Amino acid sequence: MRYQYWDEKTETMPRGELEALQLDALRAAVARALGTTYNAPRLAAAGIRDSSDIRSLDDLRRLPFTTKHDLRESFPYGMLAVPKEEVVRLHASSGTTGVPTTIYFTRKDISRWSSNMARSIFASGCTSADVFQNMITYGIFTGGLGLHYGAEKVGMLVIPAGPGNTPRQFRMMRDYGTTVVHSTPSFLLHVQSKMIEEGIDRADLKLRKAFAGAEPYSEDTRRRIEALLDIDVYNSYGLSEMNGPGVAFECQAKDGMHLWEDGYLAEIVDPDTLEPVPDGTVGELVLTILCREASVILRYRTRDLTAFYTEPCACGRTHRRIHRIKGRTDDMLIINGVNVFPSQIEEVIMSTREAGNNYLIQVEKEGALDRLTVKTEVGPEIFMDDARPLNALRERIRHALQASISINPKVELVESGSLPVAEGKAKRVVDTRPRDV
Ligand code: DLL
Repeated sequence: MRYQYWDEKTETMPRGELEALQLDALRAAVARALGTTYNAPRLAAAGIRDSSDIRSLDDLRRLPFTTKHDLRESFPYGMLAVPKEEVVRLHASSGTTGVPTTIYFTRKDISRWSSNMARSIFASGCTSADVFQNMITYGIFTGGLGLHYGAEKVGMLVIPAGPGNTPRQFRMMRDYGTTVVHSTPSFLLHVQSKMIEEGIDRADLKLRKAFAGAEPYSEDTRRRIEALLDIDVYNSYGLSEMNGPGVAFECQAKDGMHLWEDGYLAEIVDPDTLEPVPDGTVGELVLTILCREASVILRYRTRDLTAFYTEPCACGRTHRRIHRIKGRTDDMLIINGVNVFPSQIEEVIMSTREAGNNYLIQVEKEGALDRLTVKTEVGPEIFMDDARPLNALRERIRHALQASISINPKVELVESGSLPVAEGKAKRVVDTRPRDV
């Protein structure tokens, strides 16, 4: 395979050079952070009063972590490192507590982010000849504008479709000859179900690639989307605190996501001890954004669980790869004392051929115990007069789940189209257990 690079010099830079570049950028980031009301006292408390206190990349570990809580505490401008008149845009993520975490961008920051996106899109093998239908939410969410700017930089013809309204999506795909789409994996699965329902002939479409991100999904889900839609799916990772998408992206080797290390310093730590884990071990990803002028965020605890690859990539890029996100430290369910990641359940559903494209995990209290129910959509053909195939499938899924998560769940098979579909991130878990306070 011939790999193409957007910025070959940076993407294939020898590690030594890359690290020298990171050290300079880290010093500059610390200098900017020292100019902010929120971070200056925190850095001083850690013994850092000047950027020259950072002598090597190891000194990163002297810096305090930043959490979602810090972003809320410093709201709205406590981490802003430039005068407000230099800020040209903000993005925010709403979260559950009401105070949004808000990130600001200067013109240069937007340009840098777009270049990272262009680099990611190009790594997947797309070119200016592609027609790109961006089926993800625009607005304050970073997914829409992030990919939009990057795709324009590559020179693709961009259709700012946004999510939802599948008949309109199919019309645009046909009318404009869309070759590449971007969406959440759950919406891609929904698009495929709708394609069948609406009698769309795949042969009438020119689709060849899809970018899928913004929520966790398993390799089984990727394989399912690729097989059903006859499309090449690339994993795209990012978070609004670190600009949004464009933090890490798969290249055509499709074996892990390259984390763009000229823009981010990445650590993987044990979420309990906060000590680094050995390469190849799963832990919490911690990110420092190196070159952003406006919002400076050092050592952000993403809550995302992943591991570094230890082997170099076949594509020749030197930027390290991270594994598919396994889940978040805060999405792990504890069911009757057993730890369960929603991703384990997803893997079982998506690798069951007869299971449909949508499912829901419910956890409730039943007396003193927790009760796990997994609702799975199945196609109409199985709801026949004879209940045996349905019962057999239910049992098969239950067994596979039990083997994977060591809990015996209740499995309910429901008709396809009956479970809720989200236009943004899918909400797969409904946990109604009373919370301890
Ligand atoms: O979801 C940014 C984004 C948009 C990424 C479009 C990719 C594509 P937030 O709304 O701040 O930003 O949510 C960030 O989503 O910490 C992960 O938990 C999760 N996430 C994002 N991408 C992936 C992925 C955007 N590829 C949070 N796999 C992150 C697994 C992902 N989880």
